Amino acid sequence: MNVAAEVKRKETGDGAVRNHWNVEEAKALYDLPFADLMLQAQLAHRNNFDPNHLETASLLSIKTGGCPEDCGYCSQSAHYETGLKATRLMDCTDVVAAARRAKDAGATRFCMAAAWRTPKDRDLESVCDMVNAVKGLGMETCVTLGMLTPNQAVRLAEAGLDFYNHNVDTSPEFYSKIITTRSLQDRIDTLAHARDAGIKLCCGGIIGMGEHVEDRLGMLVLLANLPSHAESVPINLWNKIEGVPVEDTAEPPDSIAMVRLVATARIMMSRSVVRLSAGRHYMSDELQALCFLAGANSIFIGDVLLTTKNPKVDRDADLLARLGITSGLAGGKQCVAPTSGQGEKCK
Ligand code: SAM
Ligand code: DTB
Ligand code: SF4
Repeated sequence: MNVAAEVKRKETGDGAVRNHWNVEEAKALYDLPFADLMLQAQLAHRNNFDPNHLETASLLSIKTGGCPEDCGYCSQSAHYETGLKATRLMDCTDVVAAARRAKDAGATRFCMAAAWRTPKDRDLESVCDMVNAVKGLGMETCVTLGMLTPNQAVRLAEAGLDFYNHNVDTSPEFYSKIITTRSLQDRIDTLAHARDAGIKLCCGGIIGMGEHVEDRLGMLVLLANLPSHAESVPINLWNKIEGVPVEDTAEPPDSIAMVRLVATARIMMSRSVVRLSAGRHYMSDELQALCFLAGANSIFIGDVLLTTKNPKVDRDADLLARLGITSGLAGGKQCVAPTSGQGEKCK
């Protein structure tokens, strides 16, 4: 039996999620004739999710820029001249006001991001207040704060945090070309601390930085071989930033390669929500529609991500309406209730 058929057999057997993939198996899926790959991806999608529904999350940068890490793709690293102004940690009341606007615009999850290597304990307590208050709005909460100690993860869990976002970013082989100030193992340790504290994981990476197809697949293998799959897997297409090292190496995947990667992720992590994350503003409606057909079932909504552009909410609502996809977005078939104004208290 060839590798793709073997993978298919395992995947459609008892439906159990696998976490012992290798790059050869991933490549065999990725290289299938397009129609065969899409069929497998759609079967995996339909077996685990409503294929006509998208999750809608919104992002807020609660502490921007001045980051000591040297991630070569990022506008917020203090190592590069990107023209970004660093800010202090936002006030809880301003964060809650932004979360309320995001909810009213149709987001069901609110992700708060801070440009830290690791949070100071005092700052972590402020973030715990934000998590608690945003949960009071009835939204799912996610934070991304850099590396965590086990105790910090427990504090976030106690505050009611639903998801911790911490990406592996790329393949083990390409990693050192992009980041030198923290190791892949550091990231895997933080993911384990969050998991051990009972927090769900949001973990994915970036493509289009100049990596090879094998690196993109190596990233998927890394993700799919985690002890348990992240519940959310964001696939970010690099959003161009002037002044960072990746500017010199970047090469976006062609559209078909993008769809193939999403489909491969869907098959390998069949029960995870796959987010078509940064970079959607470069994509045509048709490419996004193909990514949704390939199994992507989450997007960020809102005109900005952290420091870069995202498609306008109206454009997203129009696209989802034309595709008959339900979501929290107005114009979709299912709308979230307006916020009640109750429960969301900052200390
Ligand atoms: N500082 C925290 C950390 O890195 O863990 C959290 C924020 S960081 C901006 C979260 C993730 O966003 C990164 O791991 C990376 O995968 C993604 N990201 C950052 N800049 C990006 C860009 N220009 N384009 C696409 N994705 C990006
Ligand atoms: C993730 O994987 N993508 C989001 C979220 N996690 C924090 C961040 C995207 C950032 C895009 C670049 C920017 O706006 O600065
Ligand atoms: Fe800092 Fe996160 Fe940007 Fe890396 S990706 S430079 S850790 S904000």
